[in-house]
Amino acid sequence: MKRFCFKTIPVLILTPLCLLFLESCKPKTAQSAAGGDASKSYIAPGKYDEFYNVVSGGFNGQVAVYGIPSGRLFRIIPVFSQSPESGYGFSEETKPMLNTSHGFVPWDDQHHIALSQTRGEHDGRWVFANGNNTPRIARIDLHTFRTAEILEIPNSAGNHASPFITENSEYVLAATRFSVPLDDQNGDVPINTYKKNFKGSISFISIDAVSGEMNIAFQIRTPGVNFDLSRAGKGVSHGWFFVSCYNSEQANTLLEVNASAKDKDFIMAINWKKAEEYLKAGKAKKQAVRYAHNVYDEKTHSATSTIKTEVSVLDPADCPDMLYMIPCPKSPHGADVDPTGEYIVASGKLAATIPVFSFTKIQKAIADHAFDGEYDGIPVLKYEAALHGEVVKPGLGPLHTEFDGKGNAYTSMFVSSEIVKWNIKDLKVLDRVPTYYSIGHLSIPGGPTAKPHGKYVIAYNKITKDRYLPTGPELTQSAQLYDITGEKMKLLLDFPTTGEPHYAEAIPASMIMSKQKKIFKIEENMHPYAAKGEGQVKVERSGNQVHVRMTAIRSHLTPDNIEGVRVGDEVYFHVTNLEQDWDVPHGFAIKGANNAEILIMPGETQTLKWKADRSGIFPFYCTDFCSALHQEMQGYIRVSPAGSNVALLFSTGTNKPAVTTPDKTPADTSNK
Ligand code: RUQ
Ligand code: CUA
Repeated sequence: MKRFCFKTIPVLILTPLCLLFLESCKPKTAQSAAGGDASKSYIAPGKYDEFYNVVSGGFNGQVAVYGIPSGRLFRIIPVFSQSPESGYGFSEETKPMLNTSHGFVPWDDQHHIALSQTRGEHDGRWVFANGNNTPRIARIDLHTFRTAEILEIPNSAGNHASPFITENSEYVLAATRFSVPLDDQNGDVPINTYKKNFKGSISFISIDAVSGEMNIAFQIRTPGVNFDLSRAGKGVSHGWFFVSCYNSEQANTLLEVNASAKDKDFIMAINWKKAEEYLKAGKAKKQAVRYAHNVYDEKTHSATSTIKTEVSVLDPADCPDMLYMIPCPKSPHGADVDPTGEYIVASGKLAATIPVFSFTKIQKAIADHAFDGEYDGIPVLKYEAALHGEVVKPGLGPLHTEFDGKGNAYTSMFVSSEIVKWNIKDLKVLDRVPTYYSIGHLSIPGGPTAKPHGKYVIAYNKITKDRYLPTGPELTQSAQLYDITGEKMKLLLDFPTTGEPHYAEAIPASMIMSKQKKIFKIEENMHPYAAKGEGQVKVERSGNQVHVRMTAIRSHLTPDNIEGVRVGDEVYFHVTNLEQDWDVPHGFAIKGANNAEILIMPGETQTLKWKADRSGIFPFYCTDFCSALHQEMQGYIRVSPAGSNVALLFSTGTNKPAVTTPDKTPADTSNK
């Protein structure tokens, strides 16, 4: 059940329904989609793509970057998962990135990403990404395409409704999927006391406008429900968030049936400007929690992990006019806000229509007290009072909606496997195209911003049967690119993806291409074990730890002969890449290493820890084909038995053996 998102359950529930309304859930045949217009997605050799496409990796815990329209894969950015390719999460410097209050957690389930915005438009600075399983939010720096920060979210379980960003990147919102007893309560309660003991939590993570650093500004305690997805208001609705919730039934078992009992669940509307006022007025209570905050420093080339112990919590009971519930048909999934900020599109996974709410009407309903009672103390707006209208018979299993900035909305239909284009104002369906098959998310470049770049819509599909050469029981995941410049959508390209993509966002290449970090300046390297030149190379012993400060430059490692290491020693290879040229990484690997290699960028220092587990000679070498004499870029380490007194010696280019000093404890020696 690794692809738990929507692959199976709704299919089981909806298949009979689906047969009722449509001839078939599956678009006719694969052949009917074979006519992609290759010229429109073709990027000639040596030419650049128009967009960077930042795509979530789902269960691989990573984020991938593709070019659009070509679909070419450029980079996999390790975020919540260790990467044997770069050594992320294996090197001593990056291990703290994966620290949590549960200890070292080198995996997560990465669903949604959010690109930073200024005035509602992409600004090309950061990507935020969620870890669902052990609740975390990461920040990726688009200068380096590397994970710069990871913040754990306390009081949360299943960080699905995140990350969603406000129009000036003031906050990233993270809402819990599972309600649970709060972290400072005794959670050892019977599961069937859900209604009494389980609570939801929504975190507002502030983003430092200059450094991008994240902090939990405050949390809002909510009734126990499941939160699913969200979007920030923008333009007219700036200052608000809209979060979809299901399981308003508060069921604790067999949710498949029990969380679909009611006709309507809710979209929760949060007035976060109001929440800020309450926070200022001292309405928040401090709660004792534990969560990790991990930051990577580009000067020391190292991450630090700090455990934080407090969070400020607002209780809606003390904060009137902060939360409202908008009834929404049947287990809503996406809650998407159009470019003007006026319309909020809610996609009920089991609903036969798509309700579109109007921000102006929501405000009027609040002012007029057009309420339909309360849900756990939170006013419920009258459905009709908040509603702009419904898209009638759009298709089956609506999940997510994106916008082209020309007044049209595009909704993904999981069950009927299609993208449906409709007009936001008059709610008329304008076009539909099949997807192959069972589309989850979809994305239009700039689709969630105030100024979509338009041009394409990309479908992220859950099932790819018969689209690609099969590869055993597991088939590749797949995205599909459609042209949306005309009235009718046109399929251009299928391209395979890594992991299982959920949300993705594409940004014009021109916004980030020229900002790329090419090297790290060697003179700015503050790593405590950096060797900024071959003259600073050193091997030192302290107890059973041996620290090797090594340098790498085409085409040798310094030192390349090390003797005097003993069985049981922990050897730390701190390798500094002395190159100051773009695209000249060096790698480092040693026989028997039970972690990975490390890949060191120009000017950077990274550390591989290696345990000497037997005596003998162990070769090490550069793993990145860096030069004509890359294969010559190698060395040896001699390991002697525990208790041996072979002196510690290291060299490059000097051919001398370490001496055995029978009467003395081995002293550090060097050929320098
Ligand atoms: S959710 S489709 Cu995280 Cu829609 Cu996957
Ligand atoms: Cu350095 Cu290969």
